[in-house]
Amino acid sequence: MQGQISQSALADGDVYKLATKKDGVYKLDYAFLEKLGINPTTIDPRKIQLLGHGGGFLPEPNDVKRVEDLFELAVIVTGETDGKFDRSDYILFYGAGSDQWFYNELSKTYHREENPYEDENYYFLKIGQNNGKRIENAPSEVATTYSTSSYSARQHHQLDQHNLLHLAANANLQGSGRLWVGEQFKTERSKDFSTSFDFSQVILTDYVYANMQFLGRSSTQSMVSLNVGSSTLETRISSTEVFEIERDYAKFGTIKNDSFLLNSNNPSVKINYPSLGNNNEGWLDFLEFNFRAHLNFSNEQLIFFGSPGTDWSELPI
Ligand SMILES: [Ca+2]
Ligand SMILES: [Ca+2]
Repeated sequence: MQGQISQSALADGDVYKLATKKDGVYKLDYAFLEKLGINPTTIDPRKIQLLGHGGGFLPEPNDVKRVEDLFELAVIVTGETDGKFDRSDYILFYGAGSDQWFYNELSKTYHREENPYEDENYYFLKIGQNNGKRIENAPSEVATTYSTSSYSARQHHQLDQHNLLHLAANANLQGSGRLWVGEQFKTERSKDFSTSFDFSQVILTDYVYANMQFLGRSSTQSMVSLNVGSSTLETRISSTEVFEIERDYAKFGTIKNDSFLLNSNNPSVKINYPSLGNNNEGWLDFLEFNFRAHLNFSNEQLIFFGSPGTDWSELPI
């Protein structure tokens, strides 16, 4: 039911807005609170609350249940029991980015949907009247039936640089539409994306799945290829009538969960869109990989996933 909330969670207390760009654990320390304009010595850390709505974007269909108000998320506040926010005390919370990963039951792979409206997701730090929600220890599972040393890795590359409606207008007009594309393939027909992906922990005996969306503008049928290591995946792109303003400006070329094996954990990743001598040009929308990876922790944060339905009761890390 909509309309059940009579007073917003933001109605009282001192509230500070925080932005998160990607999924991960965030640490807010004494210096950060000062930067927000809070004098940490004057607050009771037990009253710290974090409000948000998870991550991703709001649903587009108007009959889907939507978030009506922000809700409180459980966080960790170290050193709060003495009621003083000391210099060594800090807040930890899990923050999500503005984009969202979806699991496809059929292909058993993940796909990231880009939030077309925002690059950041927002949380609200509130110094409230009541004690805030805290993350509690969960009891260990007694019996474990599943054990693994690998996980489902997913990586995505996408830049929002060009708007094709803007290019189609052929003038310095503001672009429109929700489709933004990245790298242009015109003077440079082959581009290297090796540094955009990390295959260092890939399990070489398991298939890698590629997802790519590319746009080509060509008066004859064209072809785009993706080279990863020694594998080549190709897809055809239909022609478009480039002199007709009412025809599609460019056509999609998609690779959807095409699988291949790698023979190295440091493969080169390249996209080629050859010239056909008719001024054909192309743009990458996104490139994405799903693969199994060794569950090895390195210096950075490691976010790992199983496939839904899998029993994740024990993870020997
Ligand atoms: Ca303290
Ligand atoms: Ca895009």
